Amino acid sequence: RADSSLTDMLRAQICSSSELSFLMEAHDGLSAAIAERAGFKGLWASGLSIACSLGYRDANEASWSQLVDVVERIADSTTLPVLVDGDGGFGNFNNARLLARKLRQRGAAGVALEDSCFPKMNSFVGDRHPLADIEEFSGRLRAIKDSTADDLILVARIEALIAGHDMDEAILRAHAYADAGADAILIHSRRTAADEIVAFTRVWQDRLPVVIVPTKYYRTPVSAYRKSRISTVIWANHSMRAAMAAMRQVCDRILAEESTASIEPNIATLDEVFELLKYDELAHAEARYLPHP
Ligand code: SPV
Ligand code: MG
Repeated sequence: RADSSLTDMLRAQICSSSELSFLMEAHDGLSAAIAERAGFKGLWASGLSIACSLGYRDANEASWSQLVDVVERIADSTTLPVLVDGDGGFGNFNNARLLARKLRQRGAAGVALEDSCFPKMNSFVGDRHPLADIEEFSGRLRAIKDSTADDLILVARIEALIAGHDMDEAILRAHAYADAGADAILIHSRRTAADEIVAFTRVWQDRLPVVIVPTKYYRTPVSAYRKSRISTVIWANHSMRAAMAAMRQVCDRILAEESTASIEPNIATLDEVFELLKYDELAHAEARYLPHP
């Protein structure tokens, strides 16, 4: 299954291209297919969105094997490269390298590993975000690189600003993670403006490509990211949140009206469902492989 051309595609988007790249969140086969159909060139398998779609909290409640299973469905449903949110790697260096190998086997093109401690908590929840020791986390990164080499893009994610540390700490960590073999740095911020991100890029000076997740600072125009020579923007959870809002509306309406008539114009038609999932391919295959009566 492992397809090195997908890894090359993701490497081109994150590491080689001078153009700003965009990764769209997917949390299952359907959201992956929809993102590809819309025209995105790469996917982010979001931990938050996958947890949410499974009914879990983004606190390592889903196991690594559940994550790997979902990633397989995502990878099978798209021709796009998938960067997987690997959280902290589900433990120490050994768990992290096992996760990375399994993700690779199931079709991932890259993994993002964050310097949090197990069990992690979503970056936007509460203010307890203990950071991993720099050397220990660097060992997780090196172990992943040693066991997956160039077959998997490794993005090292820094949670220092989320955890309330200063820019010096973030930069110190970025250099350590670059030394450990990361292919790119993801710098995360929970501020509603991009000031921290821009300040980081000024000091960082493009030693490695920079990936960002503008969930909270969504008002910043992407021109600011181009100006700061940011490599990749991740739209991290928006299909999941769109689905949540749409499902809530539909449930409320059907419950209240005891009818589906008024919501029909607002939901996907069955023909759209069959078209997206290529039911016609199955009909052709049946004609070819089933015995003719
Ligand atoms: C995710 O999508 O799971 C992320 C991004 O890690 S965030 O929720 O912003 O931490
Ligand atoms: Mg996450």
